[in-house]
Amino acid sequence: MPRKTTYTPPAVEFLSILDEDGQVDAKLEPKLPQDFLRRLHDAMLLARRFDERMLSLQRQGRIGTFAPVKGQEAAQVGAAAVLSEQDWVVPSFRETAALVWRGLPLEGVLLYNAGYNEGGRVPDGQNFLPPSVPVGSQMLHAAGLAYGGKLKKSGAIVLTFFGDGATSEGDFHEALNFASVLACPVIFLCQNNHYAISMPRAKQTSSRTLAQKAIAYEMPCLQVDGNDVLAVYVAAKEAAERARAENRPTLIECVTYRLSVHTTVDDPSKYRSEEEVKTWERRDPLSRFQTYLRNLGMLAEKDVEAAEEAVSARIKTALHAWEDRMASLTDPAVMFEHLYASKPPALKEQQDRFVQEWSTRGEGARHG
Ligand SMILES: Cc1ncc(C[n+]2csc(CCOP(=O)(O)OP(=O)(O)O)c2C)c(N)n1
Repeated sequence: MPRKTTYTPPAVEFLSILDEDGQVDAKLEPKLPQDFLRRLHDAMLLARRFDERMLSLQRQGRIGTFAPVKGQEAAQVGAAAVLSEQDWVVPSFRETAALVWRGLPLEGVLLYNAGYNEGGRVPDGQNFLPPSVPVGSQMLHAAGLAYGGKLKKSGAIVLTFFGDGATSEGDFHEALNFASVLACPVIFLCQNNHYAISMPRAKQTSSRTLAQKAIAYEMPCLQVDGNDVLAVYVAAKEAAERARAENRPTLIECVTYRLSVHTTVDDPSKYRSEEEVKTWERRDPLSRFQTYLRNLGMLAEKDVEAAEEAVSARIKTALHAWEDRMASLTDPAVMFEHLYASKPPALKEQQDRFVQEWSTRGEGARHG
């Protein structure tokens, strides 16, 4: 027989539990305890309001370039919520919601975005890596971290986040291959927000789904409505259980949308239509989840008001803590520290030049 079928690829599933109007599919509903549902809600609300505040701080010139999370809160919070404390999160540059869920103080996010070296520091005892700006590089770190944990029998699993554009990077394929061949307990969570800066998803890859890229690596995969926090939670939970029990990686594609700008230096009106944005605004993950909670009878208007107030107070406290912290950080030359045990001569030279300029030009030296 000269030609025969040697392999038929498995189908890719799509999971959604809350529809666009916030109505639940009772057969798939995870029946989470009320206090946990409340925590999910409050975390998404905090991420949304903090995002808005970050945007206004950037417009006032008080922080640098910033990548908003608006629209992707469910994908981040739903996935991070399945982890236990010993597990790891390996983020890209857009994971404010996931990191805040994991306990990163808001002032740390502010410090990072204001360009302070200290903002990249992970607080002691918290298991996540600093933000990764080179697109896709963090997936390799995640696979390696999961492999190390497996060798040490730590029992910890790893969750890594990235965008649709990252699946077109070589690092993505290397990480999936490594994780699958070496059976690493890692969850690859793609936030398909439809754009890599101005490049629409359809122009960067011809794969019909992004999830199916895992099939070549014999890795379980699925698509999820990324604006449905319950669906993301259920998918991530299944993946976490598989990782814990079998050391098997999973690729989850969260189909979501970037409701705001790519970063604060981007103008999306140049490459996407208002109708498209409006369509996705109707699928807003936060209001959809609020409808669900209202239908459960656990979110009356006064509860929303109380949650808004608590979030606003927390942001205010963080802003003060951030300002105090900045006032105490007066030596920008720390950016040359903590990378090498013994500094290479070229770096030492750069540091000396910087210190020299700083002493004569002050703050201006920071901006060149
Ligand atoms: C290796 C690398 N190439 C290019 C860039 C410039 N860059 C920054 S963000 C970005 C797009 C990323 O898109 P995606 O992976 O979909 O993530 P999203 O920003 O949508 O969350 C690019 C190309 C970079 N940071 N790193």
